[in-house]
Amino acid sequence: MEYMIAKKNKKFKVIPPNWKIKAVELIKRTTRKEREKAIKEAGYNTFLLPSRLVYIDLLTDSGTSAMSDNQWAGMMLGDEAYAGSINFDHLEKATKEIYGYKYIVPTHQGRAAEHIMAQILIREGDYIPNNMYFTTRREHQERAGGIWVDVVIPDAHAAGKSHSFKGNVDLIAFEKLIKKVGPKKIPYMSLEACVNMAGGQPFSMANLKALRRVCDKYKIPIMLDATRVVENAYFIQQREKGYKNKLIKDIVREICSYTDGATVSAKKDALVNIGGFLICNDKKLFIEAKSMVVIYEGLHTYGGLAGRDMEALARGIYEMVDDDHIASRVNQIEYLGWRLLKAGIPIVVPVGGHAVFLDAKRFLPHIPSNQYPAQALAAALYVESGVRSMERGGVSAGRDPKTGKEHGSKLELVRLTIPRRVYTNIHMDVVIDGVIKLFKSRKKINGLKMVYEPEKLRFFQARFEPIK
Ligand code: P70
Repeated sequence: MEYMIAKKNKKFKVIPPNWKIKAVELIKRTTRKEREKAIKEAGYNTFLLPSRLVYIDLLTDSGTSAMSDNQWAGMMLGDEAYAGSINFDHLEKATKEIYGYKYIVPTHQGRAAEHIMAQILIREGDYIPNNMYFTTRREHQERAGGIWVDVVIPDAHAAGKSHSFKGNVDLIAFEKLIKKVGPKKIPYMSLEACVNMAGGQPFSMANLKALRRVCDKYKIPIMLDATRVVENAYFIQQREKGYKNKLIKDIVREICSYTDGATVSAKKDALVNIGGFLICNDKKLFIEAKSMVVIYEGLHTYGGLAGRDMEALARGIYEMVDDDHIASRVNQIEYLGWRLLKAGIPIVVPVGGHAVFLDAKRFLPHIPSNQYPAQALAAALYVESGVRSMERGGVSAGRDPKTGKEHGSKLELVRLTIPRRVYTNIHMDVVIDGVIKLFKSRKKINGLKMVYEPEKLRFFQARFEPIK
């Protein structure tokens, strides 16, 4: 089931999809003039573009996947009772079977679960070690009074440096922190699977096992961000000794077994347009989360979701661990990355599980970091090709809540994020052509200044103007 594309004497192994198309959504190309007007009106922020003016939408893989006919059929079986919906039972069964934790509290999406977990576990002045950060997870840790500490390995911050497991925890840095502040000041180790901000980079099972040993020594729980745990499991299967012949389903289970609980945005791996949950083994955390979810989300058997959403999610959880699905999904991203690399485009290597990240620092060396090179590149790519991407750099990093200073970011990246089961490799070819064309005229791209800055998660709504 694999065929080869030959290019410049190097071969790439394409793994074809495990789906065919039953319904299509029509999309329109726009003219360059229309796009120039649109990006100006959007304040050079791709989050503020109307989607009807986007030809290929690689803003995010979040909630943008195509559901299967099986999931759509499940939508008709929504039990919309306020309490005790059968679809909740199906969701509970699916999470227990696939992730393996004892308890589940559904939420409308991932950040709601992050909010609940942070509020319950973090006390003012606690330290929360993380393998890099994710914007919403960090925000909730800080809002709860926690101090975010980065303990990812240094290579995660080096875009051009290849490493099979850039999401690994720097165990020496982690233990140093424990010794410095004391284990009582660390309510949990916050571990993200396939680290989004590093470029969709996995941790290895060996690193996780070693982390578990350190955490056992100091009695620190590990709380996983399992949003992209399936993609992480795929990289373990492909790259780590001893996992080649294991099923994705079993690798996911093994990862979860070394952790104490997780928050999940089901809008990614789990193939739904909306949904999330908190899952854990600790009964006390479960009971507290259940009482918080009724304040912020809804009853503990729906947590802000309709019955039909829970049914689609329960079915998506089984589909996401299909080995053919995940192999072809990640392979499409590898195809995009492989062709860009061949054309000499600077990207984060190795290519991640959900996206290819353009390295704006090397793409636009003439733009200094205080002029937001990644933001400028995302805006220029839209104008060039109608492809929408997302800034992941200094704008996303935001400011220190105490000093008000910009955090700054070693990485200035533009994320080309691939929705699951939505685009074909011909769409990828259009993206590749657009990026290559832009690379040739990159000297014409100007830096940006920020003219409107929201206080929190500023990247969503900030507005910019080009520096002439
Ligand atoms: C993205 C989305 C969401 C996300 C995630 C990880 C590893 C939690 C969440 C939150 C959407 C997004 C969110 C903030 C900034 C930009 C984009 N990631 N953990 O596109 O889940 O969105 O369901 O609340 O990636 O990467 P949710």
